[in-house]
Amino acid sequence: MITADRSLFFALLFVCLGPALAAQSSVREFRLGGSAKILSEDCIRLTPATPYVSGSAWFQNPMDLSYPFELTVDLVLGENDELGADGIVFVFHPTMQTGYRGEGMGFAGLYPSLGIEFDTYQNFHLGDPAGDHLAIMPHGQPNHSVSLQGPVPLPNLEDGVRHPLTISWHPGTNTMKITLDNQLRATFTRDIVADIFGGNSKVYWGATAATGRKINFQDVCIRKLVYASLD
Ligand SMILES: [Ca+2]
Ligand SMILES: [Ca+2]
Repeated sequence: MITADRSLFFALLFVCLGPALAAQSSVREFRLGGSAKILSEDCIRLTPATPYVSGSAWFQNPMDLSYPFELTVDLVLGENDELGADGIVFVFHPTMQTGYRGEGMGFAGLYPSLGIEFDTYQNFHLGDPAGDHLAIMPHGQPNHSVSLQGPVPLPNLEDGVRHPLTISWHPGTNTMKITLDNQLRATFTRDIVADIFGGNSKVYWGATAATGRKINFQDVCIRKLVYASLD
């Protein structure tokens, strides 16, 4: 299929990962770290409902941020609301590592990186608001004093159901859009390649999560991955 946006001068390759065979192969295209395990044909359990663990799932093929993409996954943030923690982070990073557990949500310590956090546990010393929230965080630093955007309040996410998340990137305008539960939650404009990755446009994408004293099972499920094709 050809994108309608002719200013891009190249075609987008639409890789539609449906619920059947394509999805089964897709979870096997991720490198799992820490507590992460394949859960089903299309889902990876980043953390079980176990204290003090962190996990990561990285798509094994790096992406080039010089080109647009649109990634859609489902996030499942567990069933414990009041007693739940800590959240999931959608991360871009040059390697496929797992960061710190607990409030680090499996991304703390990853440098350089860009993380879009879906934080379900209030850590007062990090400036977390009381409710579940998203924020865009640089370099594996969970403190909101350095947030690039947010925290943006969200409804309770720890309800056991899938929350569709779409992250799109348009390098022509350096704009990232983040849609959760079919609502646009954040529009972020930044020269990510220059400002975050020091000019390196080839990074991996993945999801990380962690638990602490409080726990949740936390899953990422693959829906639809759309990348630019260089053909
Ligand atoms: Ca937190
Ligand atoms: Ca919650």
